Amino acid sequence: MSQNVTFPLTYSTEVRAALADNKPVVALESTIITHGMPWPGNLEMANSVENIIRECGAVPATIAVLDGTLHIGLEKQALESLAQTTDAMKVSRADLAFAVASGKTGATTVAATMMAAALAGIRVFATGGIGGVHFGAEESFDISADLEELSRTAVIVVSAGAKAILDIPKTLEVLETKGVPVVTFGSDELPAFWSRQSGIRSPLRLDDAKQIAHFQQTREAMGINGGMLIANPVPQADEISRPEMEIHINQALQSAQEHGISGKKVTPYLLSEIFSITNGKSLETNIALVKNNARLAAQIACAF
Ligand code: PSU
Ligand code: MN
Repeated sequence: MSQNVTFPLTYSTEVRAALADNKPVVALESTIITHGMPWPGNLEMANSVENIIRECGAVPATIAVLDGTLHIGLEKQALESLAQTTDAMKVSRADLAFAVASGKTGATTVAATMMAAALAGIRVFATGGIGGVHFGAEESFDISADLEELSRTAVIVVSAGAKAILDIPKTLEVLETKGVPVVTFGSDELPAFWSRQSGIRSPLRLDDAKQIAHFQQTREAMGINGGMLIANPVPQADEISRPEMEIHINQALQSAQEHGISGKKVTPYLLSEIFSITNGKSLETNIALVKNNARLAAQIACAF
């Protein structure tokens, strides 16, 4: 810690109480709210995910930077206004302190949410899908900072796999190189976000929340740094099958290329293209999988 310099940090009432009492807390990101889903579905998702975590006996901590203050847990009003903000920064490791230092409002990605969670002593985090290696990364070098963060920060990230708009085999290779365990919950096959199937075998598999908590505790006991990625397949009733998704994804990727989309804009652009192509069905699936991940994350948090 640097001398003399502090920074504005605040907790929601329920998160402060839960942390003080050592009760289970689950972190939630905010980029998915501001950049990943359109209003008002984004707010509905954010509220229902928080409620699922409460119903499962844990406390939700949605993380964001509001006017330069890092918030661990948002009060209802703050969440509602963030969901309607159209100019929030998309904040990853590279920009988290920038947003704080310059008084900005920023939504945290998986990477920045992990950093904030670790700072607050929160060990489990639920999201939709992590960022990863984009198609054509050998040319563009577009590899999400989420992967590096998983290798350095000890937070369990519960996802529905890497977003299927990504090059999943390359994403797995990078995670393996960085020493990040990828554990599929209850299946031998890695899920592909909107679809239960990817055609790719999961590196590891566990079948209950207690085993996941025990695995992470064992890593910590052995002095192994970093987090892990849990891939939780979307419920069957909510999935869009892999052959159907592949057609939509290819169309969205082609559109991104034609429009010269690059950098931070790639992921939000592809998600909104797929939303249009599927007439909103992709959003319903996205919301269903985040809820499903919130449930599992709460169970893991309670198992610690
Ligand atoms: N999961 C979703 N929707 C999203 C994201 C994840 O269901 O919008 C966000 C996360 O915040 C993730 C980010 O960290 O997309 C990845 O962006 P990039 O590829 O630019 O690193
Ligand atoms: Mn990127």
